[in-house]
Amino acid sequence: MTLATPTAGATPDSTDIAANTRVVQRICPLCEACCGLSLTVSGNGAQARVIAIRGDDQDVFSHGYLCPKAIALKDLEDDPDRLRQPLVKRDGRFVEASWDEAYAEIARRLPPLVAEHGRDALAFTLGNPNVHRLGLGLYVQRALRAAGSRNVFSASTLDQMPRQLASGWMYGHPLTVPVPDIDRCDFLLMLGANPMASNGSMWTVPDFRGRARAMRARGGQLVVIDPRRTETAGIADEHHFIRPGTDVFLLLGLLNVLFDEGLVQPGRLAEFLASGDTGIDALQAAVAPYGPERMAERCGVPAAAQRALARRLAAAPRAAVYSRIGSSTQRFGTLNSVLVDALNILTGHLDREGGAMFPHAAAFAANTQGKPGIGRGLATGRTRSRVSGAPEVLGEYPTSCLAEEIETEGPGRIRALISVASNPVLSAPNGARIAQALRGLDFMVSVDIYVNETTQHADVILPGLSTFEEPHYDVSFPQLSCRNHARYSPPVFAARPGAQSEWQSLLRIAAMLRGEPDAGKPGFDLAAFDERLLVDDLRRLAAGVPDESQSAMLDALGATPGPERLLDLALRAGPHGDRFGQKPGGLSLAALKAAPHGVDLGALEPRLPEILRTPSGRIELWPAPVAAELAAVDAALREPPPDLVVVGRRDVRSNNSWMHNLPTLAKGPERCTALLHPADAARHGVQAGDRVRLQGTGGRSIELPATLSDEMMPGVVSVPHGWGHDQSGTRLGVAAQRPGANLNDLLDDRLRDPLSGTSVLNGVPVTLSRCAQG
Ligand SMILES: Nc1nc2c(c(=O)[nH]1)N[C@H]1C(S)=C(S)[C@@H](COP(=O)(O)OP(=O)(O)OC[C@H]3O[C@@H](n4cnc5c(=O)[nH]c(N)nc54)[C@H](O)[C@@H]3O)O[C@H]1N2
Ligand SMILES: Nc1nc2c(c(=O)[nH]1)N[C@H]1C(S)=C(S)[C@@H](COP(=O)(O)OP(=O)(O)OC[C@H]3O[C@@H](n4cnc5c(=O)[nH]c(N)nc54)[C@H](O)[C@@H]3O)O[C@H]1N2
Ligand code: SF4
Ligand SMILES: [Mo]
Repeated sequence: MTLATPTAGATPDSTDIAANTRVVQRICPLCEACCGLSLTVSGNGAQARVIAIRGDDQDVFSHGYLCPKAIALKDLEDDPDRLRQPLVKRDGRFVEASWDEAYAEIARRLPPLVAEHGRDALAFTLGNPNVHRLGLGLYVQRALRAAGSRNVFSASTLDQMPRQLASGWMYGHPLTVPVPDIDRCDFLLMLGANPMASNGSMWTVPDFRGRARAMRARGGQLVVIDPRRTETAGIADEHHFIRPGTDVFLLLGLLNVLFDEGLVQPGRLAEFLASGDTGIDALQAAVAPYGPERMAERCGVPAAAQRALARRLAAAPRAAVYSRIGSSTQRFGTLNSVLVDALNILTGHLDREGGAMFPHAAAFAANTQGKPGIGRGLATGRTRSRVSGAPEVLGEYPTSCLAEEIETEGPGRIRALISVASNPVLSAPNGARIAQALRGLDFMVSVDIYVNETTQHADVILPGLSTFEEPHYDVSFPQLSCRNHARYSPPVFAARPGAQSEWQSLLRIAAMLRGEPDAGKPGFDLAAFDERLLVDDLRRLAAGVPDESQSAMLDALGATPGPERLLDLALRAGPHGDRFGQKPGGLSLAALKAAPHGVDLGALEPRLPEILRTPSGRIELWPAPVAAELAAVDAALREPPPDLVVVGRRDVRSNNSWMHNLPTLAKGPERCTALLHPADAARHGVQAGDRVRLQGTGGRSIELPATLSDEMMPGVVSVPHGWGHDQSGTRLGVAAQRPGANLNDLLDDRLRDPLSGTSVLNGVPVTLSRCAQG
């Protein structure tokens, strides 16, 4: 698909434009599909503007695909509410400040707080754009290391932490995540994902629709398991409703059938599997009690359908099971992720062409570093959160613990916060409580581009450059891509004079937290500090390499500070890299700059056992903490299903909480609605368009219009998250016109998957009533 955007008010004369335009390539930073775009830019210097955005037909990976959000990049560039200058709060009001003033304010207030109350008194919240911006993602790590706080919270515990934990336990690294090799697959079973709206997640698959169509044209089949007959179900061969929160029962049922009917055929995988308590026999014993007939009653997928699915999965030459956020943000999220992989393993589809395969990224992938085939594995719970005792997972505590850690007095209480591209007031359960907690902080900094529901509580807001002013390379998504590739985008425009990148702000904060002399003052030598940290990185990466060679490598990386140098290092030292000249023709930043449409690194290839980093050097099919979950599964089986539960929903023209201020996307039908089955509506006396009140078990409620469709499973209401832009104190002019309601005000912050700390965002009981009219 190729969409062109008409020029917004800037087409005085087409010949003028033609004479003065150029086309540049750019990877879209908005979602995990990472589409290659072609931008038409007119004018030069400060007058330069993007006048058209299309898919880049020559992109080696996305081949011209793009979605409507890409067009809104222009709106984002022009959005008058997007911050260009730091804000500092004076007497309760934000005033524009110079960068020097903003840094001075942080230097004045933050280090003394940490000195007095300890490192854990400073917390971080990290949001989704950290994985979409090169400088943010790399340099936030520098700030975190400098801070040394245990109180790190991120969107991961509202999202994919269960998947990462499962991977860490099974394969040894949390980013060793198998993805469907859709281009060669014949049978794809999908749970809790709607890539037609989301464009894919933990699976970088631009043009999912085109690839799914091609699969079906080859005779392949797509089966979707979802409590809503989604857009993805709409293009599938088969869809089954599932009662929200019960994927665990279905997955246990499917595994049970595999053993029961003698369908277990791991093939070559058998030699890589651990034995004993974490092996196949242990799994077989574990799933024996969960026959599909018994599971059907609770999950809603008939036993015959379960048996048929298991048989098709086993019989398909090339097949994959894939699950995403619907199955992740549940009480048994981690267990679900393990069971999904177990299905792929027992049917021999893991690490095999057309199955669930491991990408081989050119840079930053831990599973391409260190000794192949064996490693330290993943430990959790090295520390516990102060109030609830939640275990640390990947160096984080559950985001649903943030408020209590601010509210609860005592040593180690959070008194200061740095929010980096995160909006937990809308993204996390019980957002109102988080907002209240933020008001109680002594000091808060936001590295963010809007004054929104969260950042309005900050004392200082540091905005970054616009996305077009920065280089781009996806650190994470080539590690999750359906085909191997490496693509880099240079800045489209030069940065405005005096503006600071996010990497500069984060590095400045890191310097302050490390007590670097004069780190808060105008003359601070940030470049020298950057260089020192780079040298440390290089020493770690090139341990054992002689000093002269390390110096030569450093010289080769050049003297320009910032993320591009780190990228160059990662590419050159990576598995496809030029090894600083040892592998001529290998990748480097220069090589990527010479390939504006990207470098194709081929179809996914089998990576076992080289990819493993578990202490045993084997796949831990049935990790002990997961096996221990079955007692809780049995208890859940005995509980009666709730009358009505809420699930989430994504729309292709929206993105979490932060793209509602862009006019191109904001127009059209109201998106924040409660989508109900007509029978549920009738039961509650609700008609289409009525305003309804949804109330959570905590007593909090939201009001929003109802839309009715039999695409919903009866007993389930679907509400998108990220809305509720009616709070005073924000600067989101467009979003405020149609604010919607905050689903997360309803949800219960005490509900989570105890293994990963991930919030339960789906299948939460609610009551429905019709609001009084008028
Ligand atoms: N009920 C429910 N809740 C959910 C979900 C759900 O499905 N249901 N989904 C969850 C998921 S998957 C996620 S990932 C989280 C997301 O949670 P968050 O990451 O907290 O939410 P976002 O809306 O992505 O907010 C991004 C923030 O980054 C800022 N921002 C945008 N671009 C930039 C930039 O270039 N630089 C900087 N510095 N800041 C920028 C925005 O202004 C905003 O403050 O929400 C979760 N919450
Ligand atoms: N347009 C758009 N794209 C996005 C985003 C966005 O907000 N808008 N957000 C981005 C982010 S941060 C992420 S993490 C990804 C998420 O990408 P996806 O995981 O594809 O997310 P959703 O589109 O929310 O699809 C989740 C599906 O799970 C279903 N579901 C709910 N509960 C259950 C359940 O208990 N069991 C099962 N089997 N299904 C259930 C829901 O009905 C929904 O259809 O999308 C990314 N892309
Ligand atoms: S699918 Fe995602 S990456 Fe592709 S154009 Fe749309 S928002 Fe950008
Ligand atoms: Mo997410």
